[in-house]
Amino acid sequence: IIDGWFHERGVMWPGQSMSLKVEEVLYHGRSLYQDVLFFRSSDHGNVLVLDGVIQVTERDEFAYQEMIAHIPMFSHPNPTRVLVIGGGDGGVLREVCRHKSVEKVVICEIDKDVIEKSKTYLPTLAKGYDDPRVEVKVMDGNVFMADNPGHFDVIITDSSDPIGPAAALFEAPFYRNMYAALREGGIICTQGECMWLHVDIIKPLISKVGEFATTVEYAYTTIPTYPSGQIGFVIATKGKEEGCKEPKRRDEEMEKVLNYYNGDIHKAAFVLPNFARRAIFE
Ligand code: AAT
Repeated sequence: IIDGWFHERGVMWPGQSMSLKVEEVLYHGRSLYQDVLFFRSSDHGNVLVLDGVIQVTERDEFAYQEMIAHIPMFSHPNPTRVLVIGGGDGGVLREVCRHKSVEKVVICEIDKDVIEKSKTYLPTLAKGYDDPRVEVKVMDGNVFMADNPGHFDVIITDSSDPIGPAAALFEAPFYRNMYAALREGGIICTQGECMWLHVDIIKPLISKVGEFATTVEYAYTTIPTYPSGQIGFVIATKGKEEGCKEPKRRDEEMEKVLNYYNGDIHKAAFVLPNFARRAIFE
């Protein structure tokens, strides 16, 4: 924080930086895994930063949480068992729990400080933890996945970037383990970085996952406070030849309360500009 502004500088987005004006530092400490910062910003509500990287602002979090959750959830006809890796703020849980078909949601987050502090400083996200269908495991998602975690309809990996505790979550063995934990017809949706910055991460990941998954696709959302204003998702299926481009269900009541996701933007999210289509799939 310099002169009352937080600057998001990082080697994964060289030469650029998102800056937010800080009104008050709410919490700053070091957990077992990372540097944890919560601050109140002038115009973006409360903000969570891990190892210097913006994870959530209250102003635009819905653009990410709704899309990473509802694209796979609405691509499945009847999701009952859901697993979330990461996502300690609770925002993805909040979105998954909107689906009435869900009977159980397991969340595996590595950092208990993120969970506890989010309950204080990001209550509109952490309310996801209040749902009785939620079961919390505090452990490394990579270790959890390697150890026979059961059978899921949807697995969502809401992870931080591959520098730090989430590095293994961008590697093929983790994807193989997620795939093994899917029921037939199941869907994986993961934080898939940014097409403007990270095709060198996205392309090899997509091709490795394509070696064993039935389908693998890339969709994206716009979000002002993530690097370059966009973030994508790697979406893979087990036994779903048609992939996830078309929603299997629509829920008009839910769409009335959501702020980003609808059935039309679901389809649009898979349509890539030429530079990204070539760089990722050719
Ligand atoms: N909900 C949107 C915010 C995130 S949070 C990413 C979460 O992943 C963090 O809570 C972090 O503690 C957790 N995490 C990191 N590594 C692991 C791991 N190995 N196992 C389980 N959880 C982990 C995503 C922000 C994206 C930022 C884009 N620049």
